[in-house]
Amino acid sequence: MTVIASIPVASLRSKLAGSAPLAARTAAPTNERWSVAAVEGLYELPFMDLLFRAQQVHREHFDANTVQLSTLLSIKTGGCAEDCGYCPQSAHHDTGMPASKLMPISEVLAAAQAAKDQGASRFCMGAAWRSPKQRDMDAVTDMVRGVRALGLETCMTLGMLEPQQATALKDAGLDYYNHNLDSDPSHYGTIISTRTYQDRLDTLNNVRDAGINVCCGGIVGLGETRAQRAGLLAQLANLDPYPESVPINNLVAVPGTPMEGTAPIDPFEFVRTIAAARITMPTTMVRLSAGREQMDEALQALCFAAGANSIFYGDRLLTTSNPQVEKDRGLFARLGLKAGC
Ligand code: SAM
Ligand code: DTB
Ligand code: SF4
Repeated sequence: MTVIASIPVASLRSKLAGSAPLAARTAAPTNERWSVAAVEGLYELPFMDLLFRAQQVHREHFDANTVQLSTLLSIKTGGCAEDCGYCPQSAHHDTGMPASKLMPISEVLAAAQAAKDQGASRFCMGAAWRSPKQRDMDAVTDMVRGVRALGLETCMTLGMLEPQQATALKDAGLDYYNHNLDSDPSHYGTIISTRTYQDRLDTLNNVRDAGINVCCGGIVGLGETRAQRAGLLAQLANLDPYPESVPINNLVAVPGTPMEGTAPIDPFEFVRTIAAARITMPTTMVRLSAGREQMDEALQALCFAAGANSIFYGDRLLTTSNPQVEKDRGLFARLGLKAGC
């Protein structure tokens, strides 16, 4: 009980009184400052109490039976100059992944149309770049325009962005930019050495200043402690405003990366992370992201019960596999979930 009392969340009653209607939930979320200790306090709650609280917050802002579907496409694969320890696309690791050139726009639009036909509402294009080169900007902005013209929301993740690159993407109509903090600042340096935490925060500021919705989350299972998981969530929740979309990735330990053989985290700890993300960022879309292929359906259902309301949908993530579309359809039917925004 003392743990619950220490959590700096306004009472649910007062939150309900001031909560925005569902239709207004894309407005920039307002912030409540979260200490790492307070987020750790959430993790330490009895599992059922934590899930109950997460569900209350979730239902206050969303239809708890609706899950948003985003489909990923790797538009430029492999050969990346960065050394992110988890990533199969880094040129620093020997994963046997060949580097490819930027995909032609015709192939991107065909994949986007297929994603739409399967029921996705957002199409996310990822490139294995440290940052886009100026010469690539025309091609990627054309992709944004083309995908939008198909009636899909657009998201890109291209690495670090300068202010003028963010503005060019905004002018092309980009809805979301994904750029993750990945881990707690104290753990980050053990995973990535080629760009700093501050570099990531600078890109997030540039995206925010350009008026693009921010998609920013991280990975669990990188050998971090619970306090560091709480630290990552506190970093995200204290962004002002916090991201509109928060992907929570469970490490896919790819052979050939330094993370190969890393023991998976306790599945309930993963669910706790989803619940703590939901409570600390009530109006964000919490995306159950990488690692779903390695989870059974009961665990995924627990993640939805803990407040996850978005998934990557389609047989592939960027380079690794994701549950088959038919399998996800079956899961949604069994759980009475519907696809929506
Ligand atoms: N190159 C861009 C960048 O890093 O900003 C965009 C693509 S990168 C693959 C996007 C995110 O995918 C990473 O920040 C990381 O959170 C996640 N990711 C990459 N490899 C992963 C893995 N093996 N397991 C889980 N998440 C992973
Ligand atoms: C995010 O946070 N997860 C997605 C998306 N943003 C770009 C990527 C997951 C990649 C998993 C490893 C792979 O498939 O290469
Ligand atoms: Fe490159 Fe992104 Fe992979 Fe890091 S996560 S190695 S920046 S593709």
